Amino acid sequence: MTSKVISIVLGGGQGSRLAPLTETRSKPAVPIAGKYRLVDIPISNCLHSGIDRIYVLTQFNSASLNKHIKNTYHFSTFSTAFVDILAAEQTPKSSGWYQGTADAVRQSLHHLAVHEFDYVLILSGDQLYQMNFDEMINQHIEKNAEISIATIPVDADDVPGFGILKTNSDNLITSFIEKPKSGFESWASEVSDEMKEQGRVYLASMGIYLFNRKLLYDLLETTDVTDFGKEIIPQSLSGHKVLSYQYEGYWTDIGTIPSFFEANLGLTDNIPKFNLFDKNHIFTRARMLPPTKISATMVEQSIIADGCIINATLIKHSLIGIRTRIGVDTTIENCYVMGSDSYQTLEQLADAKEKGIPFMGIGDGCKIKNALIDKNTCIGDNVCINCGDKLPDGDFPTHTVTDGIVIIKKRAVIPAGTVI
Ligand code: ADQ
Ligand code: ADP
Repeated sequence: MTSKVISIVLGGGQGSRLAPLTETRSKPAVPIAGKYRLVDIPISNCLHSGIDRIYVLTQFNSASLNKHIKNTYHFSTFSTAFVDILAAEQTPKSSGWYQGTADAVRQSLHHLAVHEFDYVLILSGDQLYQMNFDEMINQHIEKNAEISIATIPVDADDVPGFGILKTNSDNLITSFIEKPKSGFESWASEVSDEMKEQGRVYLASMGIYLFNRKLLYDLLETTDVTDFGKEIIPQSLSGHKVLSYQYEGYWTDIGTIPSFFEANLGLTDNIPKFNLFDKNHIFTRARMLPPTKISATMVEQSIIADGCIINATLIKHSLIGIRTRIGVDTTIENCYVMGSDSYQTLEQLADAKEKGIPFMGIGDGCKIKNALIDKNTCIGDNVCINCGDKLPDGDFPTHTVTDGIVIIKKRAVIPAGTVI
């Protein structure tokens, strides 16, 4: 059945909640888990489910997002498979930016029209999960649904962040409210005992929608609504068969800095909730990187990606991304270091040393805690980051502090001896 499905990945609006990671790149290009990019997650879930016609919608395009998609997702010339990026574009009918999720899909409908398909699977680009969409699609078809929404039980604290719904015993969604702030106690649903024990009794939309082709075109072409959660979904309940497909596996929103940071560091758990080692692994660009070289470093509960050169004293509860260099006598705790896009040559290193410019990577004698270090940063010797009391939130030229997490901006140069 998946051969009748085309998937649309909502790659991101402005991405302001992930700033400063999205200051110079589009959200789908944000690096995760040391070697992948955000967009690899929904694409991998689709490909493992047999859905191989995928559009990624993004507010803006970037050279390396294009390069990443082009170099990663290769298909046989004889197949109809593709992964294409659609960036917001000016057309005679629209002036530019996508006005919201539904508007983004509306503006891409003319690209879809040339394909044969019966269903459109709409996915968010900022969620960490491994889900086979086969079951959801089968339920949709067997029960003659017009729209299916993947749902997950959440607890009361999480309710204000999601679309919350109620169903009848046939999984038909009878009511839906987008991000209720209060008064939602009567919205509790029947869930499994395991979910009840965790207090997860409210059914939340996962922002994963399966639409019948004709209905999607009708809804988008005959209205000018701009959002799925606020408008399309609640307005479709009367008059259309909208079903819930309940999921109870691991799924988390990684659209904010704290959730993004926590989900990345969660990968270092003994048995992580998101399993990078699963047979349904994440696809990404195959880079021909050398194996990582480590010297005299105590490594505890950490993940170290390919191509690193590490001489640190301690790396604890951290995720170290591709091509990271770390000097001697340095300790790194609770950090996600994204790595670098290239290596400096021996000549460049000698030149930087002579001029007193820090090398790309992390220097000697540094102490770094609770930090997210973006790509291509140059952190000098004896730099201390977040080693004292919890820092107040703020935005500075080289870094931002969000919820006590220090984010060193892409390509920032932090001079030797700096204390943040
Ligand atoms: P949110 O995630 O808050 O809630 P939204 O901000 O609309 O909804 O984003 C949905 C997805 O679309 C995200 O991946 C986002 O990056 C992307 N997106 C947003 N604007 C976009 C645009 N203009 N162009 C392209 N992509 C864009 C939604 C639902 C809730 C549900 C949660 C689950 O509205 O009902 O509970 O998802 O996370
Ligand atoms: P990364 O290298 O982490 O993958 P991107 O692919 O998003 O980052 O960006 C690569 C380069 O393209 C960056 O140097 C950035 O300055 C530039 N860039 C990204 N998005 C835009 C944009 N919307 N407009 C202009 N330049 C951009």
